[in-house]
Amino acid sequence: MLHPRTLFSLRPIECGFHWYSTKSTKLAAGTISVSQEVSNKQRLFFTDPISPGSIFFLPNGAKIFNRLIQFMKLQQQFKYGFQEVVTPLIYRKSLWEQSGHWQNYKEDMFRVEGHDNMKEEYGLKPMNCPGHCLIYKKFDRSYSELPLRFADFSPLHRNEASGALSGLTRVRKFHQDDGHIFCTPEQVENEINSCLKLVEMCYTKIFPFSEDEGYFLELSTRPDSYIGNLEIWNHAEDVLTGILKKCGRSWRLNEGDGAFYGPKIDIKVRDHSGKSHQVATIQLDFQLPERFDLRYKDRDNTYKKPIVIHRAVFGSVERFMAMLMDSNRGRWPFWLNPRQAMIIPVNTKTTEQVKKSHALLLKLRGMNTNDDLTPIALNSFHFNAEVDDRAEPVGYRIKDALMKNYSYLIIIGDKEVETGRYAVRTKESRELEHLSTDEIFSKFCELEKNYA
Ligand code: SSA
Ligand code: ZN
Repeated sequence: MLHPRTLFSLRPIECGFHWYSTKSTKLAAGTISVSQEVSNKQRLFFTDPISPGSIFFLPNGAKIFNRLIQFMKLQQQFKYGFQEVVTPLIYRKSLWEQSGHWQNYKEDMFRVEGHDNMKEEYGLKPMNCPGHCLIYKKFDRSYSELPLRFADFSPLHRNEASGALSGLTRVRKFHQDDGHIFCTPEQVENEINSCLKLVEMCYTKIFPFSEDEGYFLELSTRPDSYIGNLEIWNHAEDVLTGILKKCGRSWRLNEGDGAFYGPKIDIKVRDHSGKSHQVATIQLDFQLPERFDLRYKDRDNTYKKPIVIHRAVFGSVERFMAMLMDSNRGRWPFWLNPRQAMIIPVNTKTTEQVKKSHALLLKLRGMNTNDDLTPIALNSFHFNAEVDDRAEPVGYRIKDALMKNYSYLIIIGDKEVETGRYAVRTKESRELEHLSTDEIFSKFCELEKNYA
């Protein structure tokens, strides 16, 4: 059995920045970023010095995290032709030597030690690409299989310097919405354009980054420490420049900031203070195919080398969540909100009102009683609904729910019990709509279907 033990010895003892979702008293004023404030109010996540730079997502934070992944999996799989794979977290040092990470990325990697019979050292993965190259190489590949697109949501670890750790934006354990596309040279432009399309859909349509905070593109070119030869680098940079010139969005040069294996188009957004953060990235790589000796059989029966495109659209779910919170200040759209509906019986002494409230709760949550063997159906709807039947005045409970950012308040009084139509309002408007249980449920389904 393997007992991995990570080695922290390369770095000084941690004194990193940390904070708690329920207590943040030790931090000096002004150092609490927007996402941390949102989390303090909504109990989304925290970190602890016991694992610096690794996030504990609380139930509400995990709901948002999982929703984002669910959204991206659907887009990638059914609109953009990706196939999801599930891959190991630790690999022998020899893999990282082959990929060039051991020589060029060693400082950022956690090493893993096992029993004495694990003769070789292991490394905890900071990237998925070498694992995906192994999957590519496992079978003989033909031109007809290309482009081959693998998606992976594995946790990654990078030994970021303790001073660089920051909230959710720079962490040591994170999850990219990662993908690697193996394709022919002729397919590169199409593939990159389709990555840019997904980026556009995400950053302009689904997620509310305003026009002036909107995303912008940078071409990051060859860094000082790189693998491969100059001619190939220049060619890769030319290819990306050509695509950027045609893409219709403005872009700028970020010289020397490419990955060690290739140049990249980085997609950045600004936070409220104007600081830009790299979220999505699209990277062109001629080096890994060479190092892993990847090939495919072409139409003419000769073997050729594919090209690898690395791409992530959120970048990492952690950093993307930080950017969302910076922009929405915790006012989540319905489909992402861990607090979608609060049901409030007006008079908590009226058992009929309380009973109806709980019946509606079960319906909205899509819950089943757990005293039989019927499973919850696949693809069913489950909303984040709660009941507040505390013995507090109704006005107080409404205010409390509004403050906690519930998208909808559903108020049940005697009249509502009588008619079976409950008073529904949004957090933004006092206007009441009277809807039946089924109508509320359908309304919520529609909202989620439309990413509203
Ligand atoms: N192998 C490629 C993807 O296939 C890769 O890892 N590229 S990358 O290094 O640029 O990382 C991709 C994205 O991950 C970045 O754009 C950024 O959004 C996110 N990311 C990188 N490092 C961190 C970190 N320490 N904390 C949070 N997010 C990170
Ligand atoms: Zn990669």
